[in-house]
Amino acid sequence: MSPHFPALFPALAEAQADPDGPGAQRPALRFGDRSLTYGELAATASPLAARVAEAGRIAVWATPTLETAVAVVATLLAGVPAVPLNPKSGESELGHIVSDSAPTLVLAAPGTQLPPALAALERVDINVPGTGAASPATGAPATVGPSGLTPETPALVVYTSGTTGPPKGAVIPRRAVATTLDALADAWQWTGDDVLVHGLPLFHVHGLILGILGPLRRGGSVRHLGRFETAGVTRELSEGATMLFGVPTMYHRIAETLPDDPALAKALARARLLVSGSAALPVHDHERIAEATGRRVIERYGMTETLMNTSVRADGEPRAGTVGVPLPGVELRMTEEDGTTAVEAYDGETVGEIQVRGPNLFTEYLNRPEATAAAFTEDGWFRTGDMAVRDPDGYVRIVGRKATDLIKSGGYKIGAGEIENALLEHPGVREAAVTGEPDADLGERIVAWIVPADPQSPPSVDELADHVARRLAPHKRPRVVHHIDALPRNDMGKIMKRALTHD
Ligand code: MCA
Ligand code: AMP
Repeated sequence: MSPHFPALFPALAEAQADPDGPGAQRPALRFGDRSLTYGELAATASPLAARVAEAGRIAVWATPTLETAVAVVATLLAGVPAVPLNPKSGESELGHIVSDSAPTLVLAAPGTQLPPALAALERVDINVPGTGAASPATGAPATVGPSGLTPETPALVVYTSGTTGPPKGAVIPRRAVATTLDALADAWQWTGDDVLVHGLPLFHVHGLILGILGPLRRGGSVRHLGRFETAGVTRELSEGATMLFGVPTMYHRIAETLPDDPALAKALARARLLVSGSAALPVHDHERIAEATGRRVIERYGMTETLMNTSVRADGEPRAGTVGVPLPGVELRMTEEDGTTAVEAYDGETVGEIQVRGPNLFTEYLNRPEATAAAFTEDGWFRTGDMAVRDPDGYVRIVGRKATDLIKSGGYKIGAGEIENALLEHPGVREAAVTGEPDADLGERIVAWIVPADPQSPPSVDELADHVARRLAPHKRPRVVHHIDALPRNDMGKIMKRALTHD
């Protein structure tokens, strides 16, 4: 472990050291018509970093805004771990995350009304000056790279769903952030000249670490769309953006729009790199985009706990249906059912579970030593739970998941158990089981199987969707509800989800 761990953001350190230099004038962040250069970002984030430097953990109200990007940069400059919160989280989910991560303060944009679950926390406003001239750092000392930081210092705690129970907080150290971003730079030839466009949420690894911290580590810039829309993609790629990040649902919507939108096709054709991740991009969408634009989307594969593991390389063959090869520094193996016997075959057929090792991995699940221990093999490999085959040249194809109780919808990982628990709290629900079923837009959609308390007046799909959205989050709401007389159970009383089918 190097004691001289380099600053996470060299371009920011340079802008701070030389506020009048050319580096400080370079664009860093743009959200709509608001933007910050590196000099402005350093001047804005440094006083905030100084203000929060003594905090324990810092909750960040992670709206898709400039404020969130500034706040997370400030926490990283201060060396205090940030806990990004989904601003659409419901009371139960938010309550869990706040009590589990125990932040000492919350950072939010001025004027934002925070929910009662955050009322007990000290609130600090994220003050970002209006666009335009750089505002001088007000009396704050330089805080880029404070002493006492090590590569293992936690950078972020990101909550991620498991099969049962509430989400777990993955503790992501600075070492993992730096190494994953540098490995992607190698794979994608990603430089400070790149301009990224995306409309991903900022409370997950994809949108926040790859989509905001990635460009900043390279000294390049990001233009965030606020919310994903194909018109925004067209505009930014036509006006100098070079890369697009998205989840498969976004590329699906692009593929659907392309036949009637020649400007979108032209804009995508100009991009240097179109990257999809968080779930599998169906080959049909790959093909439709390639046909309309002449460009191939490349996929990379990661997890909240591991950050990025594999990618199709910019200088490699973009093969639809694969997630490419292990990134530099990442050890990847596949194992048989027992979880330890290695699958050696590179035949495109033999299925094994992907296990990974390397500096890109998280440290632990916060407050969950048993869950952390269970996630690793005895010899230190992280069990991803993803099932895959390998082509003869090492390209990885993900073919499924070990756990059937994990659903990927719109690129969000959602545990069936947490939705079942929320549904059971509804007075109209006696029993509940949740499954995922294929959905062209979302990849998978959440389906609830309900035994109503009163069969004469079962709760409607809207009512149950609202109930789950209010307690957990809107993206966890069931899209389909089936009312049934009883859940199919085996002799042990266990619900047999495979028997849940409808005509
Ligand atoms: C609808 N809405 C509701 C309700 N119904 N709100 C409250 N109660 C209800 N009952 C609202 C939604 O909040 C949303 O609001 C709007 O209606 C539309 O909702 P919906 O149709 O569900 O979603 P969408 O807007 O069409 O979203 C599709 C999406 C989204 C944009 C693709 O799923 C998305 O952003 N996915 C990204 C997920 C992601 O980043 N995953 C990364 C994690 P409003 O319009 O205001 O929003 S994975 C990861 O990080 C790993 C490391 C990796 O590999 O990347
Ligand atoms: P999350 O826990 O939200 O970080 O999601 C991680 C999971 O997303 C992985 O375990 C995979 O199942 C899935 N995933 C991420 N990227 C891809 C991809 N390119 N193709 C298929 N699945 C993916």
